[in-house]
Amino acid sequence: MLRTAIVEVRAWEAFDSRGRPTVGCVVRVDGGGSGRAIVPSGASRGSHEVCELRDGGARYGGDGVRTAVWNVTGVLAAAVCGLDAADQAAVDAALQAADGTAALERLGGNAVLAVSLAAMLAVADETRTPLYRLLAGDAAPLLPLPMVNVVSGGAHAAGFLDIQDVLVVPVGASSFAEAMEWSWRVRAAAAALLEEQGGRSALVADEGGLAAPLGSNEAGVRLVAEGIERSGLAAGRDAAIAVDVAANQITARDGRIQLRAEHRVLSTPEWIDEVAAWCDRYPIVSIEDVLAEDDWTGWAEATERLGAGRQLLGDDLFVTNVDRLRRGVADGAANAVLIKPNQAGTFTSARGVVAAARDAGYVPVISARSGDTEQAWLADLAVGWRTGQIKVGSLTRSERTVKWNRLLQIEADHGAAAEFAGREALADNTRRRR
Ligand code: 2PG
Ligand code: MG
Repeated sequence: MLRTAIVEVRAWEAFDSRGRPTVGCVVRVDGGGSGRAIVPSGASRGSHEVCELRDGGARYGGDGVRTAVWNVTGVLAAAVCGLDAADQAAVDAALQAADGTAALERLGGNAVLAVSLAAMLAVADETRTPLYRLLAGDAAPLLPLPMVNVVSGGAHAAGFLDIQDVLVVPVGASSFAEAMEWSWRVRAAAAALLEEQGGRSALVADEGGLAAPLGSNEAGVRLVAEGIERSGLAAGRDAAIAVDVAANQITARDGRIQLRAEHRVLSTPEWIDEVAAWCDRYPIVSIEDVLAEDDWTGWAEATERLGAGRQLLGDDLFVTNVDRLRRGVADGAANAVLIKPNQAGTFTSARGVVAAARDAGYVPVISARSGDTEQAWLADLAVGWRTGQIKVGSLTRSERTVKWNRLLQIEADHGAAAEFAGREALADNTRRRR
């Protein structure tokens, strides 16, 4: 038998960083190596993501995943045992076939992804190869430009702001380590400013960002802009801003944007005007989910209007799905795509979206979830797949720092030979059209 042939699959009910149940899984291969994966989970989920199977009922407030765990051990294990874990495409095809639905509704995307990831990690373990190297193949590893959460709102911070994340992007840094140091400086300065305004910087949101009722959404963006100034970095040249609106969460049934923190309701054109005004005032280089997931027309308008010199990033819009990405490319919606493996359901389908994005001139940005885990494989995916950008949350909470720490280690291991993506990784319409 092959050393990397799958001989055993086990699963259990684990916890994510928000303390909600999620699927944990171990895949063991014939040579004795094993991979252990715990599946992340979002709070602001797109409705077109693959299914996250929850038990319902009273246990864990309905969030238990016993059925998904049983689906791993009782169904998926039999589908992959005997397969070569190193042939990820074959493993993932078998998982998908066992479920039989496009959205993985029968067995659960959380069950499927657990096995898909654990198989990949088992190969890295068995072959004693760092995961990023296994994924990079012949390509050189690339350290990504980070987006680091400074101020949180929306579903991650009790709705203190309507927009979900305001992040710092250290665009002028020349290495990943410098990028993290600069991000730390901006976060520390913003935290000090918040304290001066009477806020409490010790209170952090789901992804470790500052959580405070700042009164208006623009005040959240301003706090990060002032943090950049206070840190001594040059706004726009050294450090810039990214915003994740997570518009699904604030779009009313009639399509209008509800800014509850400001007691205002805006039409799509009014909202685009508002964001355009922020772009004039602050060094914003990336805007994610500026509109809701099915507003293709609005997205095309927003991309036309805001995308010159700026990244328009689709998260709930694309849900790491190649068909939705193709629709976006055809419609001129966005110029970058967020890559979240658990939106896609398998490792192979997530990688397929990275490849399709590249073919279309769209930029891939790999991302953690708000309910994440103590595992670092996402960092290896960014480096090995050369995505060029990563979004992991803030600089506190171990499920965040474990990924930053992994990237810092990979860069240190490579010494002067390490390649860092930097500002060039960001999308903008002018570049896409060339
Ligand atoms: C997002 C993510 C991560 P969630 O919207 O980009 O910040 O949040 O995992 O809750 O979807
Ligand atoms: Mg998002």
